[in-house]
Amino acid sequence: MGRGFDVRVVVVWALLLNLYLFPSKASASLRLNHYSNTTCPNVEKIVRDAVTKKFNQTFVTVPATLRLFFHDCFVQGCDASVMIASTANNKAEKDNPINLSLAGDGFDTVIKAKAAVDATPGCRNKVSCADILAMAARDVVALAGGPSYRVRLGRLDGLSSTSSSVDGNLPLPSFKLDQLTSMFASRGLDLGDMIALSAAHTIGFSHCNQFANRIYNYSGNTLLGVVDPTINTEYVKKLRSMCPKNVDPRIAIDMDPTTPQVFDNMYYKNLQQGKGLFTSDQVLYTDSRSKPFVEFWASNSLAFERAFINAMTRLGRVGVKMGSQGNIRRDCSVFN
Ligand code: HEM
Ligand SMILES: *[C@@H]1O[C@H](CO)[C@@H](O)[C@H](O)[C@H]1NC(C)=O
Ligand SMILES: *[C@@H]1O[C@H](CO)[C@@H](O)[C@H](O)[C@H]1NC(C)=O
Ligand SMILES: *[C@@H]1O[C@H](CO)[C@@H](O)[C@H](O)[C@H]1NC(C)=O
Ligand SMILES: CC(=O)N[C@H]1CO[C@H](CO)[C@@H](O)[C@@H]1O
Repeated sequence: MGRGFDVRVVVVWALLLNLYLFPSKASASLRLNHYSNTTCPNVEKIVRDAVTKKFNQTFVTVPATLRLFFHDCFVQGCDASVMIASTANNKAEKDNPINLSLAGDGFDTVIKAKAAVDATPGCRNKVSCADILAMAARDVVALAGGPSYRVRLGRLDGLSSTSSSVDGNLPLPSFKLDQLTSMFASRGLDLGDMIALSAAHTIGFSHCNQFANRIYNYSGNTLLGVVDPTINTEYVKKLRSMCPKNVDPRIAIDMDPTTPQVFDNMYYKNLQQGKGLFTSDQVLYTDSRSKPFVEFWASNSLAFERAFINAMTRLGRVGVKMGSQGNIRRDCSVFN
């Protein structure tokens, strides 16, 4: 190899290092204790108490809030744009058809936590809805038995929210590995992050239509028949009984058939047995590029928890708004 090659390698490494150390100006400014010194020192406890109160009323608080955070961050960044209600002049993100299944309890969790924050002396209109959602997503995971972690704060609330901005920016349950990795990569999340975050499907519900093709009308290979061959035979029977053809579209079933209300690494153990609910879940085991992650995290829950925390932290940095890019909304569902 000549000297020119070495120089190119050095340049590439310098660029990579730069990207890694300074993912973007905005995200570099998120910090622990952002509200602590002057504004709202107890914000973490206020939010945690409000989320716990809501959790005590219904478990749906957990999956609904976690998924809301994901959908917020993937569309225009973690800026609470998903919280905005549509008006006569603007169809907002939450009214995009893919959001149809976002459970109302996630929105309600953020609204209640915001009300609790605003009722605290000194805190009124000081804490962004985007930060409250990021803290609440952390809190629900812990309440369901998952790991807890510190959340870096300082996100501002976004100034726009349109249904059209959602199109093509959220993964579909029919996605294969390349589609998943490219959508996550464009937000700075790598293969491991994507596989770690997918374990969110260890809790929560799915409507039958999201996977009906896998059990009734698998079209990948006509020779293999109507059932997706990567799915466990007993699990198919169970799914068909819970989701008969022409089932009421409001019916939803547990995504983790084994420990549906515990945030654990059972998601990966299910995949090893062909019990992933969506193509986008099961493909993580059938594709040889992602399979080693599944095997590792199925057998090592501590390693999984560490990877999940890192991935959530990176998810929470996506497209963060700073300075004139946003503000702190008085009402999470309405622009100021
Ligand atoms: C990797 C690609 C992903 C795809 C294709 C996907 C797709 C879906 C679909 C289709 C549902 C069912 C919606 C319904 O019928 O009600 C769902 C539910 C859910 N997803 Fe994902 N998702 C993905 C990643 C994620 C990530 C990264 C998170 C969070 C970190 C997440 C959290 C959830 C949760 C908690 C639920 C349950 C919601 C509830 O019970 O209300 N998902 N997802
Ligand atoms: C809080 O105060 C410490 C010590 O004065 C300072 O280093 C830190 O940057 C401050 N944090 C915020 C969020 O203002
Ligand atoms: C939630 O329920 C637990 C257990 O019943 C209880 O200890 C806790 O005080 C409740 N928390 C709130 C904020 O309601
Ligand atoms: C079955 O799948 C084919 C190909 O994807 C589609 O055209 C057809 O409408 C599906 N039929 C049902 C009943 O869903
Ligand atoms: C929770 C929520 O706001 N869901 C909305 C998603 O979008 C559909 C329309 O496509 C609305 O009907 C839902 O209310």
